[in-house]
Amino acid sequence: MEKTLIILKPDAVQRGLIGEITSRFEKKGLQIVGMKLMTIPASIAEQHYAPHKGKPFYEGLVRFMTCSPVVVLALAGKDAIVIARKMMGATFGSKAEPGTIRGDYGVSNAYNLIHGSDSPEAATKELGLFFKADELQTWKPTIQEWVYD
Ligand code: DGI
Repeated sequence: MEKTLIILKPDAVQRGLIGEITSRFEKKGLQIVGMKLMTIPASIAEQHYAPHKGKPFYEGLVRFMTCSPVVVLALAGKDAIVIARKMMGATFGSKAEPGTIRGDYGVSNAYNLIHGSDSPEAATKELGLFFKADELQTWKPTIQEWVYD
């Protein structure tokens, strides 16, 4: 099973969308193996978004991500990274397709509700940034055999 790191960004928490967004992943069959509410320290946000350092939106992005609590989720499942990215939709809310999380809940470019790891390498790095090893659970959902053939 692949693991991915999801962040429900400050706008998702402030708008009361934690339950609705998390529920989509649960219903899809991605398993929650880690979950916590936290305010991201600036040093972690900077490491997380290091690939964007130097871009015009970088500093505003770090300020946004650290201004108010987020929910971080570790999700597990077959092809969890690609599936979660598809469910999130395109980066900008104004462009994201209806039916996706960003497409259904927002129109903003900067306040786009959710982050999801975009590769196995990014997932490993990001899970390590946001979760200690003992904060991730290994458990077998009883419905597993009805989710995967
Ligand atoms: O992986 P994504 O979140 O879909 O997108 P990304 O890795 O290209 O960018 C990371 C975040 O940076 C994105 O969720 C929102 C923000 N961002 C990206 N491009 C722009 C931007 N914010 C602003 N204001 N303007 C941009 O052009």
